[in-house]
Amino acid sequence: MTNLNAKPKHARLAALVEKAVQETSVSDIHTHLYDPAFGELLLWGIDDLLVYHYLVSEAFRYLDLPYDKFWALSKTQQADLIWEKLFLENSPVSESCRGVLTCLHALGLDVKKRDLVALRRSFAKWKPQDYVTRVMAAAGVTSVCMTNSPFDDLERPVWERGFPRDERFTAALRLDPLLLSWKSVVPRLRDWGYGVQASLSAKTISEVRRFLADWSRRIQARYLMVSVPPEFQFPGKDDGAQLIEHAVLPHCREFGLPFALMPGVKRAVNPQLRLAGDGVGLTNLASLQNLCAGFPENKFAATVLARENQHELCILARKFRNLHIFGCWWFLNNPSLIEEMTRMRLELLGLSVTPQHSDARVLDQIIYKWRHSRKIIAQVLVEKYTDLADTGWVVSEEELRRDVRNLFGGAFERFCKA
Ligand code: HDL
Ligand code: ZN
Repeated sequence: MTNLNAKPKHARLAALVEKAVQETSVSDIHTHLYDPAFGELLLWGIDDLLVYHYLVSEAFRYLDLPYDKFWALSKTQQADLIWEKLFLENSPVSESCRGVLTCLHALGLDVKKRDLVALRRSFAKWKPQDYVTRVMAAAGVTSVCMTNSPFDDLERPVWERGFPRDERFTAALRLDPLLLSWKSVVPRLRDWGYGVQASLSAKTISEVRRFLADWSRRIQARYLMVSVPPEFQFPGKDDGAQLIEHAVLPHCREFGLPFALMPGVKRAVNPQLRLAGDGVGLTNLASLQNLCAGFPENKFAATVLARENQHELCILARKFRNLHIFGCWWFLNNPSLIEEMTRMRLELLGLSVTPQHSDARVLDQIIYKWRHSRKIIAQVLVEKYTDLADTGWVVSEEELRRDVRNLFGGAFERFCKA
């Protein structure tokens, strides 16, 4: 659909941009999806879509059911309740509810009838292995980066057994337990054969680096990552800051890998909501600045959770070429904020950013997360190219397709390889 607010003389340009955005495939650089080899860990289908933690927290606003009674229900019963509250008793206007409908519509299912039983029957006919191909095609996504934690007891054994990789699923090494609760992981690392102690001696640091090297190789990590609370500070004397400085950053330099920092999460502000219970806080980005300035040989990727941090994050990226910012993360993944952030980033950073990642936890979600974001990114690009055309600088189709490839994974690919 052509951008209606483009001046008529630029209608052709608008059509070219929208076509390029629709046709350019995406490399999704942060998701919680799993290679099909992980079996049940790869979530997909209508019930997983409905019990996604975003909808759980929204449904509880209409439920006076005690939390533990909800959690005692089966997945189907939880999905029934969420469907009733968020779709039937109230129109599904929230982004996560709209997203479910975008997925179903894109898969050719009839939502008009509002018949959840019929929808379940349709999904029952599909098998995960060919469903992955179908969903990635519908989403225009050719590669998804997983979030891989050696500390996840369901995931680790699969990696230790080894399996033939589906090359569409790349990996990122997630370090939250190591960096945020070091003392609790010491016994686990020792069980796995790493001779670490609670105190961060040189021997312990070198054993942590051996752990990082083993897992970076095992999963062929594209980058290392950690999500930190708003009060995260660097430099610091705490275990986390010390491990980042003396183990993670030297490891990343040795392996040429970016370190992705994801600040701003207040974990478990309402623990009764479980995965849905995390909140957001304003981060002091001086820590990110100190990392970028103090370690110019390291590459840092960052996505920050608070809307109010976004402008300063763009300015930091202007100051430090070893910082690549990405995504409209989690509570920011809504049309109004995606538009605001994408405009701000293009105006301040041009095309040296990755405007979006899906953060998908359910395979089908990449359909809606990318359809909704493509529409907004296209609209912003039309406006920016139209502004250029008004100066006499008309981008060619080849140039604008190059730019879109950059935004959809190319810039990050080059950043990782730099
Ligand atoms: O820490 C993260 O990577 C976040 O994305 C959390 O997983 C969060 O629960 C989420 O799914 N956000 O979209
Ligand atoms: Zn995530």
